[in-house]
Amino acid sequence: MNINKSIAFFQEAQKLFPGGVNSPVRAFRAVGGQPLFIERGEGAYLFDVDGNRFIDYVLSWGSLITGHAHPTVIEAIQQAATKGTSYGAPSPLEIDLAKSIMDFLPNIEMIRFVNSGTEATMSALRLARAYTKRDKIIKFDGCYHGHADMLLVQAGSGVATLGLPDSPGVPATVAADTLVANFNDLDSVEALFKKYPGQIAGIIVEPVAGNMGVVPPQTGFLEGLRKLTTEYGAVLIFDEVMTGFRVHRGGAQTLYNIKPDLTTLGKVIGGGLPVGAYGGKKEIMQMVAPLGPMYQAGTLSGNPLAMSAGIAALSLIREEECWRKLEQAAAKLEAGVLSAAQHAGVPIQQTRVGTMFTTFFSETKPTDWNTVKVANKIRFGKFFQKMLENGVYLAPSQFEAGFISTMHTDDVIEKTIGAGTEVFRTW
Ligand code: KE4
Repeated sequence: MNINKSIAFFQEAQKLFPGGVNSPVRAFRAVGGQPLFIERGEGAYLFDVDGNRFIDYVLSWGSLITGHAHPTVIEAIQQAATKGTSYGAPSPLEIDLAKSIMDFLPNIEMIRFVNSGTEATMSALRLARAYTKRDKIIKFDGCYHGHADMLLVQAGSGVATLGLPDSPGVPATVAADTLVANFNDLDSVEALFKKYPGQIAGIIVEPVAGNMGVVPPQTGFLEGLRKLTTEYGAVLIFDEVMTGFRVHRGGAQTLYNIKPDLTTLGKVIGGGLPVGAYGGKKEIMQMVAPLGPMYQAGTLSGNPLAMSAGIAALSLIREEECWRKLEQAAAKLEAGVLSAAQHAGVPIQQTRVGTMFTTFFSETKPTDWNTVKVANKIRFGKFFQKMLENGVYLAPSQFEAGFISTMHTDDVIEKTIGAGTEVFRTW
Protein backbone atom coordinates (compact mmCIF):
# COMPACT_ATOMS: atom_id res chain seq x y z
CA MET A 1 0.00 0.00 0.00
CA ASN A 2 1.46 3.35 -1.03
CA ILE A 3 1.50 5.81 1.89
CA ASN A 4 4.24 8.14 0.65
CA LYS A 5 2.22 11.32 1.15
CA SER A 6 1.27 10.27 4.70
CA ILE A 7 4.96 9.65 5.40
CA ALA A 8 5.85 13.15 4.21
CA PHE A 9 3.03 14.75 6.20
CA PHE A 10 4.00 12.80 9.33
CA GLN A 11 7.63 13.98 9.05
CA GLU A 12 6.39 17.56 8.90
CA ALA A 13 3.80 17.05 11.64
CA GLN A 14 6.43 15.69 14.03
CA LYS A 15 8.20 19.06 13.89
CA LEU A 16 5.00 20.82 14.89
CA PHE A 17 3.09 18.55 17.26
CA PRO A 18 4.31 16.29 20.10
CA GLY A 19 4.49 12.86 18.46
CA GLY A 20 3.12 14.37 15.25
CA VAL A 21 -0.48 14.16 16.43
CA ASN A 22 -3.06 16.16 18.34
CA SER A 23 -4.25 13.25 20.43
CA PRO A 24 -1.87 10.49 21.57
CA VAL A 25 -3.82 7.37 20.60
CA ARG A 26 -3.80 8.50 16.94
CA ALA A 27 -0.02 7.97 16.76
CA PHE A 28 -0.17 4.19 16.05
CA ARG A 29 2.46 3.79 18.82
CA ALA A 30 0.88 0.53 19.99
CA VAL A 31 0.42 -1.09 16.58
CA GLY A 32 3.56 -0.06 14.70
CA GLY A 33 3.87 1.84 11.47
CA GLN A 34 2.74 5.45 11.35
CA PRO A 35 -0.58 7.25 11.27
CA LEU A 36 -2.29 7.78 7.92
CA PHE A 37 -3.20 11.34 7.05
CA ILE A 38 -6.83 11.60 6.03
CA GLU A 39 -8.11 13.47 2.98
CA ARG A 40 -11.85 12.92 3.53
CA GLY A 41 -14.55 10.71 4.90
CA GLU A 42 -17.71 9.54 3.15
CA GLY A 43 -20.32 7.28 4.70
CA ALA A 44 -18.58 4.19 6.13
CA TYR A 45 -15.30 5.08 4.41
CA LEU A 46 -12.12 7.05 5.06
CA PHE A 47 -9.83 8.13 2.19
CA ASP A 48 -6.21 8.90 3.02
CA VAL A 49 -4.00 11.44 1.24
CA ASP A 50 -2.51 8.70 -0.95
CA GLY A 51 -5.95 7.72 -2.26
CA ASN A 52 -6.30 4.54 -0.21
CA ARG A 53 -9.89 3.73 0.86
CA PHE A 54 -10.73 2.08 4.17
CA ILE A 55 -13.88 0.90 5.86
CA ASP A 56 -13.76 2.98 9.04
CA TYR A 57 -14.50 1.39 12.45
CA VAL A 58 -13.07 4.30 14.46
CA LEU A 59 -15.65 6.86 13.22
CA SER A 60 -13.96 9.69 15.13
CA TRP A 61 -13.82 7.47 18.25
CA GLY A 62 -17.51 6.71 18.16
CA SER A 63 -18.81 10.18 17.29
CA LEU A 64 -20.09 9.44 13.78
CA ILE A 65 -23.01 7.04 14.23
CA THR A 66 -24.46 8.32 10.94
CA GLY A 67 -21.12 7.94 9.15
CA HIS A 68 -18.87 10.54 7.56
CA ALA A 69 -20.36 13.64 5.89
CA HIS A 70 -23.99 12.54 6.11
CA PRO A 71 -25.88 14.94 3.77
CA THR A 72 -28.43 15.84 6.48
CA VAL A 73 -25.69 16.76 8.96
CA ILE A 74 -23.65 18.68 6.38
CA GLU A 75 -26.73 20.60 5.25
CA ALA A 76 -27.53 21.55 8.85
CA ILE A 77 -23.99 22.83 9.44
CA GLN A 78 -23.98 24.78 6.15
CA GLN A 79 -27.32 26.39 6.95
CA ALA A 80 -26.22 27.30 10.47
CA ALA A 81 -22.93 28.77 9.24
CA THR A 82 -24.77 31.26 7.01
CA LYS A 83 -26.15 32.76 10.24
CA GLY A 84 -22.78 33.08 11.95
CA THR A 85 -20.51 30.65 13.76
CA SER A 86 -20.84 31.63 17.43
CA TYR A 87 -23.00 34.03 19.40
CA GLY A 88 -21.70 33.78 22.97
CA ALA A 89 -25.35 34.10 23.91
CA PRO A 90 -28.30 31.68 24.20
CA SER A 91 -29.95 30.40 21.02
CA PRO A 92 -33.07 28.25 20.39
CA LEU A 93 -30.75 25.56 18.98
CA GLU A 94 -29.51 24.73 22.50
CA ILE A 95 -33.13 24.12 23.56
CA ASP A 96 -33.75 21.87 20.54
CA LEU A 97 -30.69 19.69 21.19
CA ALA A 98 -31.36 19.49 24.93
CA LYS A 99 -34.94 18.33 24.31
CA SER A 100 -33.77 15.81 21.72
CA ILE A 101 -31.22 14.34 24.14
CA MET A 102 -33.85 14.15 26.91
CA ASP A 103 -36.14 12.24 24.54
CA PHE A 104 -33.44 9.55 24.29
CA LEU A 105 -32.34 9.81 27.95
CA PRO A 106 -35.35 10.74 30.11
CA ASN A 107 -33.31 10.46 33.36
CA ILE A 108 -31.72 13.78 32.41
CA GLU A 109 -33.95 16.47 33.96
CA MET A 110 -31.54 19.38 33.43
CA ILE A 111 -28.39 19.63 31.31
CA ARG A 112 -25.38 21.86 30.64
CA PHE A 113 -23.52 21.85 27.30
CA VAL A 114 -19.72 22.00 27.22
CA ASN A 115 -17.19 21.37 24.42
CA SER A 116 -15.73 17.93 25.12
CA GLY A 117 -16.19 14.76 27.11
CA THR A 118 -13.33 15.82 29.37
CA GLU A 119 -15.11 19.06 30.25
CA ALA A 120 -18.29 17.08 30.91
CA THR A 121 -16.71 14.59 33.34
CA MET A 122 -14.54 17.21 35.03
CA SER A 123 -17.60 19.38 35.63
CA ALA A 124 -19.79 16.48 36.80
CA LEU A 125 -17.19 15.51 39.40
CA ARG A 126 -16.85 19.11 40.61
CA LEU A 127 -20.65 19.16 40.90
CA ALA A 128 -20.72 15.89 42.87
CA ARG A 129 -18.13 17.34 45.26
CA ALA A 130 -20.07 20.60 45.59
CA TYR A 131 -23.36 18.76 46.19
CA THR A 132 -22.02 16.35 48.82
CA LYS A 133 -19.34 18.65 50.30
CA ARG A 134 -16.97 15.67 50.08
CA ASP A 135 -13.63 15.43 48.24
CA LYS A 136 -12.90 11.84 47.27
CA ILE A 137 -14.09 10.14 44.08
CA ILE A 138 -14.04 6.53 42.92
CA LYS A 139 -13.11 5.51 39.37
CA PHE A 140 -12.28 2.09 37.96
CA ASP A 141 -8.92 0.70 36.90
CA GLY A 142 -8.70 0.81 33.09
CA CYS A 143 -11.60 3.22 32.65
CA TYR A 144 -10.92 6.54 30.94
CA HIS A 145 -12.99 9.67 31.42
CA GLY A 146 -10.90 12.29 29.63
CA HIS A 147 -7.68 13.98 30.70
CA ALA A 148 -8.69 16.09 33.73
CA ASP A 149 -6.06 15.81 36.48
CA MET A 150 -8.16 13.85 38.96
CA LEU A 151 -9.06 11.26 36.30
CA LEU A 152 -5.56 10.45 35.03
CA VAL A 153 -5.15 7.79 37.68
CA GLN A 154 -4.86 4.19 36.40
CA ALA A 155 -6.77 5.29 33.31
CA GLY A 156 -7.52 3.44 30.11
CA SER A 157 -7.53 4.51 26.44
CA GLY A 158 -4.35 6.27 25.37
CA VAL A 159 -2.90 6.22 28.91
CA ALA A 160 -3.08 2.41 28.95
CA THR A 161 -2.11 2.17 25.27
CA LEU A 162 1.12 4.07 25.86
CA GLY A 163 1.81 2.17 29.08
CA LEU A 164 1.81 5.37 31.11
CA PRO A 165 1.11 4.25 34.70
CA ASP A 166 -0.68 7.55 35.33
CA SER A 167 0.60 10.90 34.19
CA PRO A 168 3.34 13.20 35.42
CA GLY A 169 2.05 16.68 36.17
CA VAL A 170 -0.86 15.46 38.29
CA PRO A 171 -0.14 16.65 41.84
CA ALA A 172 -0.04 13.87 44.44
CA THR A 173 -2.56 15.85 46.47
CA VAL A 174 -5.01 15.66 43.57
CA ALA A 175 -4.40 11.97 42.86
CA ALA A 176 -4.81 11.20 46.57
CA ASP A 177 -8.51 12.05 46.35
CA THR A 178 -9.03 9.67 43.43
CA LEU A 179 -9.70 6.16 44.70
CA VAL A 180 -9.49 3.25 42.25
CA ALA A 181 -11.68 0.15 42.37
CA ASN A 182 -11.85 -2.90 40.08
CA PHE A 183 -14.49 -2.97 37.35
CA ASN A 184 -17.12 -5.70 37.97
CA ASP A 185 -15.93 -6.02 41.59
CA LEU A 186 -18.47 -4.57 44.06
CA ASP A 187 -16.43 -5.72 47.08
CA SER A 188 -13.58 -3.42 45.99
CA VAL A 189 -16.06 -0.53 45.90
CA GLU A 190 -17.69 -1.25 49.26
CA ALA A 191 -14.26 -1.58 50.87
CA LEU A 192 -13.48 2.01 49.84
CA PHE A 193 -16.73 3.32 51.26
CA LYS A 194 -15.95 1.55 54.54
CA LYS A 195 -12.38 2.84 54.56
CA TYR A 196 -13.40 6.44 53.83
CA PRO A 197 -16.78 6.90 55.56
CA GLY A 198 -18.43 10.21 54.74
CA GLN A 199 -15.57 11.26 52.42
CA ILE A 200 -16.62 9.92 49.00
CA ALA A 201 -18.47 12.43 46.81
CA GLY A 202 -19.22 10.08 43.97
CA ILE A 203 -18.46 7.19 41.65
CA ILE A 204 -17.79 7.76 37.97
CA VAL A 205 -18.10 4.68 35.78
CA GLU A 206 -18.21 3.76 32.13
CA PRO A 207 -21.35 1.60 32.49
CA VAL A 208 -19.96 -0.51 29.66
CA ALA A 209 -16.20 -0.12 29.75
CA GLY A 210 -14.92 0.94 26.33
CA ASN A 211 -11.50 2.40 27.13
CA MET A 212 -9.84 -0.86 28.08
CA GLY A 213 -11.50 -2.39 25.06
CA VAL A 214 -15.20 -3.25 25.43
CA VAL A 215 -15.88 -4.97 28.77
CA PRO A 216 -19.59 -5.38 29.64
CA PRO A 217 -20.84 -5.02 33.22
CA GLN A 218 -21.51 -8.39 34.86
CA THR A 219 -25.04 -9.04 36.15
CA GLY A 220 -25.67 -7.04 39.29
CA PHE A 221 -22.60 -4.79 39.02
CA LEU A 222 -24.36 -1.58 38.01
CA GLU A 223 -27.28 -2.34 40.33
CA GLY A 224 -24.74 -2.75 43.12
CA LEU A 225 -23.16 0.63 42.37
CA ARG A 226 -26.60 2.23 42.50
CA LYS A 227 -27.32 0.57 45.85
CA LEU A 228 -23.94 1.50 47.40
CA THR A 229 -24.06 5.15 46.27
CA THR A 230 -27.60 5.51 47.62
CA GLU A 231 -26.64 3.83 50.89
CA TYR A 232 -23.52 5.98 51.41
CA GLY A 233 -24.97 9.26 50.07
CA ALA A 234 -22.60 9.48 47.10
CA VAL A 235 -23.44 10.64 43.56
CA LEU A 236 -23.56 7.97 40.83
CA ILE A 237 -22.19 9.34 37.56
CA PHE A 238 -22.64 7.29 34.37
CA ASP A 239 -19.99 8.44 31.94
CA GLU A 240 -21.89 7.79 28.71
CA VAL A 241 -19.60 9.85 26.50
CA MET A 242 -18.95 6.62 24.59
CA THR A 243 -21.90 4.36 25.52
CA GLY A 244 -24.54 7.04 24.99
CA PHE A 245 -26.31 6.52 21.63
CA ARG A 246 -24.03 3.51 21.12
CA VAL A 247 -25.06 0.55 23.34
CA HIS A 248 -28.80 1.28 23.07
CA ARG A 249 -31.10 4.05 21.83
CA GLY A 250 -31.39 5.15 25.47
CA GLY A 251 -27.77 4.53 26.44
CA ALA A 252 -26.52 2.09 29.05
CA GLN A 253 -28.87 3.55 31.65
CA THR A 254 -31.86 2.38 29.60
CA LEU A 255 -30.29 -0.92 28.51
CA TYR A 256 -29.55 -1.90 32.14
CA ASN A 257 -32.47 0.04 33.67
CA ILE A 258 -30.34 1.99 36.17
CA LYS A 259 -31.06 5.62 37.06
CA PRO A 260 -27.73 7.45 37.62
CA ASP A 261 -27.76 10.79 39.43
CA LEU A 262 -25.69 12.42 36.68
CA THR A 263 -24.82 11.43 33.12
CA THR A 264 -21.97 12.74 30.99
CA LEU A 265 -22.20 12.79 27.20
CA GLY A 266 -20.07 13.70 24.19
CA LYS A 267 -19.13 12.31 20.76
CA VAL A 268 -22.48 11.41 19.07
CA ILE A 269 -24.38 14.45 20.45
CA GLY A 270 -22.10 16.77 18.46
CA GLY A 271 -22.59 14.94 15.15
CA GLY A 272 -18.81 15.19 14.65
CA LEU A 273 -18.44 18.71 16.03
CA PRO A 274 -17.12 19.49 19.55
CA VAL A 275 -19.94 19.00 22.05
CA GLY A 276 -20.01 17.53 25.54
CA ALA A 277 -22.72 17.68 28.18
CA TYR A 278 -23.45 16.78 31.78
CA GLY A 279 -26.91 16.51 33.25
CA GLY A 280 -29.24 14.58 35.46
CA LYS A 281 -31.24 15.19 38.62
CA LYS A 282 -32.57 18.76 38.75
CA GLU A 283 -31.88 18.85 42.52
CA ILE A 284 -28.18 18.42 41.79
CA MET A 285 -27.97 20.44 38.56
CA GLN A 286 -29.49 23.44 40.33
CA MET A 287 -26.14 23.88 42.07
CA VAL A 288 -24.52 24.94 38.78
CA ALA A 289 -23.85 28.68 38.25
CA PRO A 290 -25.50 31.03 37.72
CA LEU A 291 -28.43 29.28 39.43
CA GLY A 292 -26.18 27.82 42.12
CA PRO A 293 -22.65 28.39 43.40
CA MET A 294 -20.73 25.68 41.48
CA TYR A 295 -18.89 27.45 38.72
CA GLN A 296 -18.37 26.10 35.17
CA ALA A 297 -18.28 28.10 31.94
CA GLY A 298 -17.24 27.98 28.27
CA THR A 299 -16.81 30.49 25.44
CA LEU A 300 -18.18 28.16 22.78
CA SER A 301 -20.59 26.10 24.89
CA GLY A 302 -23.89 25.64 23.03
CA ASN A 303 -22.22 26.73 19.78
CA PRO A 304 -24.87 27.04 17.03
CA LEU A 305 -22.88 25.02 14.47
CA ALA A 306 -22.26 22.18 16.91
CA MET A 307 -25.85 22.28 18.17
CA SER A 308 -27.12 22.10 14.57
CA ALA A 309 -24.89 19.12 13.77
CA GLY A 310 -26.03 17.31 16.93
CA ILE A 311 -29.72 18.01 16.25
CA ALA A 312 -29.35 16.68 12.70
CA ALA A 313 -27.44 13.56 13.75
CA LEU A 314 -29.91 12.63 16.50
CA SER A 315 -32.82 13.22 14.12
CA LEU A 316 -31.44 10.40 11.98
CA ILE A 317 -31.34 7.79 14.79
CA ARG A 318 -34.69 8.35 16.46
CA GLU A 319 -36.55 5.38 15.01
CA GLU A 320 -36.44 1.94 16.66
CA GLU A 321 -35.97 0.43 13.17
CA CYS A 322 -32.64 2.23 12.90
CA TRP A 323 -31.47 0.56 16.13
CA ARG A 324 -32.70 -2.85 14.99
CA LYS A 325 -30.60 -2.55 11.84
CA LEU A 326 -27.55 -1.36 13.79
CA GLU A 327 -27.84 -4.33 16.17
CA GLN A 328 -28.22 -6.74 13.23
CA ALA A 329 -25.13 -5.35 11.47
CA ALA A 330 -22.96 -5.34 14.60
CA ALA A 331 -24.01 -8.89 15.52
CA LYS A 332 -23.21 -10.12 12.00
CA LEU A 333 -19.75 -8.54 12.12
CA GLU A 334 -19.05 -10.00 15.56
CA ALA A 335 -20.03 -13.51 14.45
CA GLY A 336 -18.14 -13.26 11.18
CA VAL A 337 -14.83 -12.21 12.72
CA LEU A 338 -15.13 -14.82 15.50
CA SER A 339 -15.84 -17.57 12.97
CA ALA A 340 -12.85 -16.56 10.82
CA ALA A 341 -10.51 -16.64 13.84
CA GLN A 342 -11.88 -19.97 15.07
CA HIS A 343 -11.40 -21.56 11.63
CA ALA A 344 -7.78 -20.38 11.72
CA GLY A 345 -7.29 -21.61 15.28
CA VAL A 346 -6.40 -18.12 16.51
CA PRO A 347 -7.72 -17.59 20.07
CA ILE A 348 -9.67 -14.34 20.37
CA GLN A 349 -12.32 -12.96 22.69
CA GLN A 350 -14.99 -10.92 20.87
CA THR A 351 -16.82 -8.48 23.17
CA ARG A 352 -19.72 -6.31 22.04
CA VAL A 353 -22.57 -4.27 23.45
CA GLY A 354 -24.76 -2.70 20.79
CA THR A 355 -22.64 -0.88 18.20
CA MET A 356 -19.34 -0.95 20.12
CA PHE A 357 -16.99 -3.94 20.10
CA THR A 358 -13.43 -5.18 20.62
CA THR A 359 -11.42 -8.16 19.39
CA PHE A 360 -9.08 -9.23 22.20
CA PHE A 361 -6.15 -11.51 21.30
CA SER A 362 -6.44 -13.50 24.46
CA GLU A 363 -7.69 -16.81 25.83
CA THR A 364 -8.96 -15.03 28.96
CA LYS A 365 -12.53 -13.71 29.09
CA PRO A 366 -12.19 -9.95 29.70
CA THR A 367 -14.00 -8.85 32.87
CA ASP A 368 -11.74 -6.09 34.21
CA TRP A 369 -8.36 -4.43 33.64
CA ASN A 370 -6.47 -7.40 35.10
CA THR A 371 -7.98 -9.82 32.57
CA VAL A 372 -7.65 -7.34 29.71
CA LYS A 373 -4.04 -6.31 30.20
CA VAL A 374 -2.83 -9.89 29.53
CA ALA A 375 -4.14 -9.72 25.94
CA ASN A 376 -1.45 -10.24 23.30
CA LYS A 377 -0.74 -6.71 22.07
CA ILE A 378 1.76 -7.95 19.47
CA ARG A 379 -0.91 -10.10 17.87
CA PHE A 380 -3.37 -7.23 18.00
CA GLY A 381 -0.81 -5.03 16.19
CA LYS A 382 -0.40 -7.71 13.51
CA PHE A 383 -4.19 -7.95 13.14
CA PHE A 384 -4.49 -4.17 12.91
CA GLN A 385 -1.84 -3.87 10.19
CA LYS A 386 -3.15 -6.82 8.15
CA MET A 387 -6.71 -5.50 8.31
CA LEU A 388 -5.41 -2.12 7.19
CA GLU A 389 -3.73 -3.79 4.20
CA ASN A 390 -7.11 -5.36 3.46
CA GLY A 391 -8.90 -2.00 3.53
CA VAL A 392 -10.25 -1.98 7.09
CA TYR A 393 -9.33 0.80 9.53
CA LEU A 394 -9.59 -0.32 13.17
CA ALA A 395 -8.80 1.59 16.36
CA PRO A 396 -4.97 1.52 16.65
CA SER A 397 -4.93 -0.02 20.13
CA GLN A 398 -6.00 -3.21 21.87
CA PHE A 399 -7.45 -0.99 24.60
CA GLU A 400 -10.02 0.79 22.48
CA ALA A 401 -13.48 0.08 21.08
CA GLY A 402 -14.58 -0.25 17.47
CA PHE A 403 -17.82 1.27 16.23
CA ILE A 404 -20.25 0.89 13.35
CA SER A 405 -22.54 3.48 11.77
CA THR A 406 -25.89 3.52 9.96
CA MET A 407 -23.78 3.59 6.75
CA HIS A 408 -22.18 0.20 7.55
CA THR A 409 -24.63 -1.58 5.26
CA ASP A 410 -24.67 -5.33 4.71
CA ASP A 411 -22.19 -5.20 1.82
CA VAL A 412 -19.78 -3.18 3.99
CA ILE A 413 -20.08 -5.74 6.79
CA GLU A 414 -19.63 -8.58 4.29
CA LYS A 415 -16.48 -6.90 2.91
CA THR A 416 -15.11 -6.56 6.46
CA ILE A 417 -15.77 -10.20 7.27
CA GLY A 418 -14.06 -11.10 3.99
CA ALA A 419 -11.03 -9.06 5.03
CA GLY A 420 -10.95 -10.77 8.42
CA THR A 421 -11.23 -14.18 6.80
CA GLU A 422 -8.29 -13.37 4.49
CA VAL A 423 -6.21 -12.04 7.41
CA PHE A 424 -6.76 -15.14 9.52
CA ARG A 425 -6.36 -17.48 6.54
CA THR A 426 -2.84 -16.16 6.05
CA TRP A 427 -2.15 -15.70 9.77
P1 KE4 B 1 -13.02 13.92 25.00
O1 KE4 B 1 -12.45 14.95 25.95
O2 KE4 B 1 -11.92 13.17 24.26
O3 KE4 B 1 -14.10 14.51 24.06
O4 KE4 B 1 -13.81 12.84 25.87
C1 KE4 B 1 -13.15 12.19 26.91
C2 KE4 B 1 -13.85 10.87 27.22
C3 KE4 B 1 -14.65 10.79 28.34
N1 KE4 B 1 -15.31 9.64 28.65
C4 KE4 B 1 -15.20 8.54 27.86
C5 KE4 B 1 -15.95 7.30 28.24
C6 KE4 B 1 -14.41 8.58 26.69
O5 KE4 B 1 -14.30 7.47 25.91
C7 KE4 B 1 -13.71 9.76 26.35
C8 KE4 B 1 -12.79 9.86 25.14
N2 KE4 B 1 -12.59 8.66 24.41
C9 KE4 B 1 -11.33 8.57 23.70
C10 KE4 B 1 -11.30 7.24 22.96
N3 KE4 B 1 -11.24 6.15 23.83
C11 KE4 B 1 -11.13 9.72 22.76
C12 KE4 B 1 -10.05 9.51 21.73
C13 KE4 B 1 -8.81 10.30 22.02
O6 KE4 B 1 -8.45 10.45 23.22
O7 KE4 B 1 -8.17 10.74 21.03
